[in-house]
Amino acid sequence: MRKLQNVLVTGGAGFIGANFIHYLLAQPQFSGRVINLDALTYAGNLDNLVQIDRRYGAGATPAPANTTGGATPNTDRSGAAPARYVFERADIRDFTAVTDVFKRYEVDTVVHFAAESHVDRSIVGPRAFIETNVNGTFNLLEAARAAWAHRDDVLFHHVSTDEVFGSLGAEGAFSEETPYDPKSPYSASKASSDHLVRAHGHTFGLPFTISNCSNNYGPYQFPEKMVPLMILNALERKDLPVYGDGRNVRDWLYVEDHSAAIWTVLQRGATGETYLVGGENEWENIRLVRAICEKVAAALGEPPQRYTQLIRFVKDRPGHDQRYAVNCGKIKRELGWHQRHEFSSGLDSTIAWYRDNPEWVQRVRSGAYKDWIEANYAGR
Ligand code: NAD
Ligand code: TDX
Repeated sequence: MRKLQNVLVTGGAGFIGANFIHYLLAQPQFSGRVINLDALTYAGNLDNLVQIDRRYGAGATPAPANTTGGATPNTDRSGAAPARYVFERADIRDFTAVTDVFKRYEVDTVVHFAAESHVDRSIVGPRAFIETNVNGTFNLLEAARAAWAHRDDVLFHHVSTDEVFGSLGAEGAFSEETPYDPKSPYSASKASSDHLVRAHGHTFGLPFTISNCSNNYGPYQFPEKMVPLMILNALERKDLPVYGDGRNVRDWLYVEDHSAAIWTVLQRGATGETYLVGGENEWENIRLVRAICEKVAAALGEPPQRYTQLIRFVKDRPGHDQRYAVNCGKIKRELGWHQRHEFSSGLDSTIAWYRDNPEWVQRVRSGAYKDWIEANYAGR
């Protein structure tokens, strides 16, 4: 079992990164510190971490052992607890800034989420994907290599996607042995970053693990992605834009189950190994959108037709991958991870979260996001 002390989480202000920080700091076995490094792009939002900052940040009152699950931070002479959560605004492409963070916090573990993550944006403007996902990851690897020379009690965990394996037909599922075949600028950039991580492991001996996960859903997801977009549009009685014929298939996993998988790999994953993570929960897009309509209707006590009538089939995404499915037998067998959240209740709680957090929605929709969505989705 690895002992993690100073965990650098990149992209911790984004959807999965923020959920992961909530999850990690709630684990009784984790007594270390989280350093959240994020550039705060349109997708990064510190609102996602307000409670974490209050409870574990520099100004936090030390909590009694029983409310932190036994993980009471050491106190200094003044009696103030050192923060177990710190935020550093920095860009992973900035070598000096990243190196400084490694040194100042004596980082021993990296959990690398920071990325441009939306396939549609990678079609409209692919350059940022190469700059952050490829160059940024390379830069972070170089900073880790410099900071960790001669250390083997460290770990670089790279968070990646099942999209690196391309697109499936009606049958089969991706596994750790599936050859890479990325199809979009997003998936090509993530595939490149996976290769760079392995190359640093192979050539320079950098201790690493990689996880490739399928589609996540849950709280704090930016409402450009399908699930929150459909929930919010339904709640606001706006059109529900389904790409193409709606027959594309995705595998869905509740974000907390993804956090648990990463936590499992951090503790017990074999160095140099890759683990595929998924929900074993495939849905055609149109079926999922109908299910969301039914759930929103039930939550509001209205007939489902009031929402299904908002569905519009719109122009397809160029190069739209047909189907993803993941065989996650390896992480189950070797590390004992399994999904805990059932899809129906996970969707219910996600819908409830978006209903309960209108200020969050209003704030993420302002500024850059609003401009982009208006420029690119006009008429949809
Ligand atoms: P997100 O877009 O919600 O968050 C990305 C975060 O990275 C943001 O906080 C953003 O500010 C930050 N960031 C972007 N560029 C940066 C830079 N140059 N320097 C520092 N920070 C930067 O993404 P997400 O959905 O939370 O995905 C997180 C990771 O998980 C990504 O690597 C993604 O490829 C991977 N992943 C996502 C899914 C999914 O369904 N969302 C599934 C599998 C894997
Ligand atoms: O408005 C929409 N209408 C629609 O039909 C949107 C936004 C999407 N779709 C379709 C496209 C996909 O088939 O729904 C499916 C899901 O789309 P996204 O939410 O954009 O996710 P996807 O493209 O599958 O990629 C996601 O999962 C893998 C994440 O964005 C990636 O970061 C992750 O790697």
